[in-house]
Amino acid sequence: MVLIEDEIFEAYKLDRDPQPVRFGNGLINDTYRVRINGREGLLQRINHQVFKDVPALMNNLKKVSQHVAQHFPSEIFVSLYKTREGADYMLSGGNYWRVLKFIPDTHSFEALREAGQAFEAGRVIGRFHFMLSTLDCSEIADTIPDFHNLDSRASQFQSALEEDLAGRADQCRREIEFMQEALWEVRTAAGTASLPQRIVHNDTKINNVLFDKDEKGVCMVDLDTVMRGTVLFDTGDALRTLCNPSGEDGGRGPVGFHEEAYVQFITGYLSRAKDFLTRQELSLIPYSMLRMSAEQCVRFLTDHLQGDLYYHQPFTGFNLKAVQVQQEFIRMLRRKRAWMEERWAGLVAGLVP
Ligand code: GN1
Ligand code: MG
Repeated sequence: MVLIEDEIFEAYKLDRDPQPVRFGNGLINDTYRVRINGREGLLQRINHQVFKDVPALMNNLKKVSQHVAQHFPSEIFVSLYKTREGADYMLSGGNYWRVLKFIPDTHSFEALREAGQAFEAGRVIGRFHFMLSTLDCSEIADTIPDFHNLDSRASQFQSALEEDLAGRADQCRREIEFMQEALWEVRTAAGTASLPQRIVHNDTKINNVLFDKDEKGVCMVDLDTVMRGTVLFDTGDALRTLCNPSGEDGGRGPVGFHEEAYVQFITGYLSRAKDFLTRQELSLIPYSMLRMSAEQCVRFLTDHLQGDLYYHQPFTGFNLKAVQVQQEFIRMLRRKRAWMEERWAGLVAGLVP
């Protein structure tokens, strides 16, 4: 555990008892559950190797939350505790720290338990896009440039392969070949060049959506990647995690394709987003899942080849396991392609005039 310095306890007036405990399964930041005068909060050390411009990131968070508070005042949304000096974050021990307010009576999950959760996730993500559709893109900085740029992900992979820093390439030739082929497949597929740029979440893995005790969707969390992008990044990442019951590391069971989750997510998403999406955005929703699955896969494989430098590894070999899970899922998506297009057409026909 990273040392939480006394100055952090003092700046935020954190309770000493109970001690902060690690919270959640994020792969980037470190999160601890804390108390401030008996109220719950989440203390986070922001990973500044990944988010190189933390002040810009915090400014984005402020802009986004102010926009929502102004236009949707009753919306439950991420917000921050301030330090004694009234700041939104602080530097301590060479790291940036902040404390988020804990949203009471909510939880997240790593893999779908019932199909209704997929509808709710779709509704929450659609509403998120809707709320931010009136925020000017130029106000929001790119917290990670080229985050979902598949060409640059592919070239990072190629360099990692050539350098083979960790000497692992020989042990994963099968995964490497599969990856090269899958990248070629998604990069030559549907034309996405002229898609509108919007403010999107960019990390809609299902554990970044909060649910209440009745499994109704409450809000999105983990807003550090909120920046310009296309809605397909969000539909794709949500679908890839909702439709595969195995979880990112395969630990929740075998890789599969949950048909009802697919239908429910699209229904929930369109219930909020159908009025402002273009025809082109709509038509690419089924493809977005394959696109994001391939992108996540190449990121995990690149990190594996580089010796696990980027993602926290919950266990040894996590990256390779996550690659194998995504590749199995991509095989499944290929088999399901016609079914997905057909179901999608039926859903859209019923909802969009
Ligand atoms: C990371 O931090 P977390 O676990 O919510 C990553 C996402 C990946 C995800 C894969 C900033 O998200 O892009 O999709 O892991 N976040 C960043 O599970 O790289
Ligand atoms: Mg997260």
